[in-house]
Amino acid sequence: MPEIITLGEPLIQLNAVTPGPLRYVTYFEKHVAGAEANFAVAATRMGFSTGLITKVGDDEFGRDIIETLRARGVDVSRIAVEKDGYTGIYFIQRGYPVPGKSTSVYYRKGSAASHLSPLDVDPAYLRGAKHLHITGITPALSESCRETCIAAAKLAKQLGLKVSLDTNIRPKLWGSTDARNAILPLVSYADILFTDNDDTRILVGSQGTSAAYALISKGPQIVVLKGGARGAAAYTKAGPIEEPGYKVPVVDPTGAGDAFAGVFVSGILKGWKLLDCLRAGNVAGSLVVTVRGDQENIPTEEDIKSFLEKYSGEGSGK
Ligand code: KDG
Repeated sequence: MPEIITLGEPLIQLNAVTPGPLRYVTYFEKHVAGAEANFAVAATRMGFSTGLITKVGDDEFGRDIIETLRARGVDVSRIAVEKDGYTGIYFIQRGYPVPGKSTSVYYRKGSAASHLSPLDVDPAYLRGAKHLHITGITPALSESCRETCIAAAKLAKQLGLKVSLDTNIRPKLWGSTDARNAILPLVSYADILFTDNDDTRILVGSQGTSAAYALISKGPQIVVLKGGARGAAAYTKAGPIEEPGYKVPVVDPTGAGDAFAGVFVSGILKGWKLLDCLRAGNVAGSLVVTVRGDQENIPTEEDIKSFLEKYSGEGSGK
């Protein structure tokens, strides 16, 4: 059974080859993505065995996801194929209207993964694992997905797993009030919480240090505020630790936060110091943004070391 288990919707990403409004894009590059699948690949690259609990459609995209994740080392035995269901996809518009930023356009309503239910969380699969990772995307997909996240987090705690939650609020999927009402109950199950200032403003009405400690008071031992290229900070009862990011050429920032989280959690499970987890997470995020696709550039531990030895980009965190 895998050491690290994730639960959520894998998606096929159709990434615009050229920047600009989607209506003028002729070519799209296909990638396997989805926040939790990205996290699983990151933890796999860091040397952990991982598994993804989800559903895909009985279609070519579902088959692509299963084959690709299997090839990337993720256990796909808990990816159910839903007969007559379909696999969610999304398009990425790059560099417009804000250079260096991307926009996601989803086609996922009613997808196979939105039919996940608590029955898909098999206690036998979680038993013996070390860690469960979930995100705030899944409860946005449906009521049964919301129940599934709660059931998985509850079961994980009962079985002695550590739980991480990335708040990942996607305003295109739901409103702020619904997001807050669904995500705050999950925060109390999390040992490690990943979030950012946009999400904390929705969840606790503040940002930065005060938001981090408001969230720590709800249960997590570690709250990580991700700041993209600016770097990240980890807050614990002992105080904050900050680590700046690296200046790299940005092709598409999508997926950087998932790689960061997967590498950070892997560092924690390896017993690393918080500063080293932040630094390695920043390296992973920096590498992911330099290409299209969320998973291809997620580094191994060895590649993180090479980056840290050799990268001297202007504004690097060294
Ligand atoms: O974090 C990257 C993800 O946003 C992307 O791969 C798609 O999971 C996704 C989502 O729901 O936005």
